Amino acid sequence: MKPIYVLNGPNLNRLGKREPHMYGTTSLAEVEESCRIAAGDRPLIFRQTNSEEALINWVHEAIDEAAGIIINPAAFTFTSLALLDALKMVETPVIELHISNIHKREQIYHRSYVSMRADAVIAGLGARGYEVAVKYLAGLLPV
Ligand code: CA2
Repeated sequence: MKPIYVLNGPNLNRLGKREPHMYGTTSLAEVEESCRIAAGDRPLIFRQTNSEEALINWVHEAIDEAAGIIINPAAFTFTSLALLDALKMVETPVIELHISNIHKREQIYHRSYVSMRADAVIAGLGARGYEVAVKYLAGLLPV
């Protein structure tokens, strides 16, 4: 059974420690744990990086290895054509995920390059968005 990849971009290693009004109090380690519970028997790869290069390399890895990708690209959402190009090579489902509702925020957060490839976008469900995305992919994908 191929794993679901959950990839997280810059600064999300600080989740739960800053700006709780915007991003909640759940840590990334707790998010990972809830994803593993939501995935059930399906294997899950959960990673975070502050590096655009690493994130793109993981998307390349996922092209061959993953059953589907859940990606919170954080600030790279709004800046990285290179990440969009990498995601366009992916043939399995891609879910773009944001903890906050990016559309409720300033205009600089409204234009997502990643949305031009994503099959679905989850934004504003807080950390619970991750488990919703994992459950969806785990149910959707063939065993
Ligand atoms: O809501 C999200 O998940 C975001 O992708 C988070 C990004 C932000 O640039 C996006 O607009 C929306 C990064 C947030 C900065 O990282 C922090 C993590 C923990 C605490 C404070 C900031």
